[in-house]
Amino acid sequence: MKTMTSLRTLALGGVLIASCAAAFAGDKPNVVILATGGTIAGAGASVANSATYQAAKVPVDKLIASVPELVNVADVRGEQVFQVASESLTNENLLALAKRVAALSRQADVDGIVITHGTDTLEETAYFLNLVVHTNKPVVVVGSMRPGTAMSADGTLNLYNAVSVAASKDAAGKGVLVTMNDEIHTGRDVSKAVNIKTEAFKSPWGPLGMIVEGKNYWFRNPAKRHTNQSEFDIDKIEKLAPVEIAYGNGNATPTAYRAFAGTGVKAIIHAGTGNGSVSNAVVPTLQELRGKGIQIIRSSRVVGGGFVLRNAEQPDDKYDWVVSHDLNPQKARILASVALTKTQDSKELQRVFMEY
Ligand code: DAS
Repeated sequence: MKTMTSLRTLALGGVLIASCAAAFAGDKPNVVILATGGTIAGAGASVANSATYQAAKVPVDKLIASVPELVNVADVRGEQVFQVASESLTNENLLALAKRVAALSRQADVDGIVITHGTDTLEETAYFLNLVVHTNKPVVVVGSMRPGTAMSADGTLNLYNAVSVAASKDAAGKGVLVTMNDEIHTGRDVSKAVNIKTEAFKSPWGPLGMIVEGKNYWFRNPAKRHTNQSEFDIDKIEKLAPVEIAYGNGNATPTAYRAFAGTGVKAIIHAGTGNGSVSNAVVPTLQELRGKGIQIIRSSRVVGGGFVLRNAEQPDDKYDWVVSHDLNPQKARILASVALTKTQDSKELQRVFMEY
């Protein structure tokens, strides 16, 4: 396995990408690790610091060197795409990352791709890649809840599992995957459900399977369109539509929605109470903003396991609003920001939310 021979930098979309010019050597599947930062690249002051640390410190070559057993599952090389905590990953970062993933997936000498990533917005990145990267090859996003410097750090096994899945033929064609805490999730469903323990990532409809000692155990397949089945293509997207999220509550006022409208958003995701409900004080403003061409998309602040039902407690047909189906507000923002690059029609938008 060759990991790093030399570093050269590429500028892509204004983002500096450091790429190692290593060639793959060996007879195992070739896996590229794209490092973006996060806790998996974090460092704390002592082994007792499992939650107090600095994210985005350890470079990709050191991440790879921290798991020598990778040689047993794949020939690996790394690229440092960003070095940021994922709460700060912008739309521009997402575009640059997806373009890199798409380009690598077209290379005959690349069998699988792993993205190491902060856990805060891992769910958005994984869903975005699932929507816009056209490939059948395994693409696996992975993070960790503890820095590598801590006792019982989870990053090394998570990375080993991610590379193992990315090197697996039976992981092909399943869309973008997320491996965390021995589980394999679809990038579409998974979200960070707990903010401070290793069993943090949950999918409302359950994981696709598990990875144990380098072997994949599958129990279900993705139900929605992804990757090669997607009508959205990163190679045809240069800018995402601006979309914001407003959090619903009983005392809500129109302030946030009007402020978002003033910035030129194309859609507002309403993180509503219960079945995506909207307080009476806010309904007239949403109707007015819809009349000005802004899409209104009802999601729910209620965490996974259900879906927002159209025309149940809000007359969506009458107001020409869209429902996010089972997508949480942050996933709905990603889908809307992609779909609105292709259509401004609310009926088309509703179809997209039912299919992706
Ligand atoms: N700040 C968090 C992030 O980068 C750290 C982590 O959990 O990865 O998403």
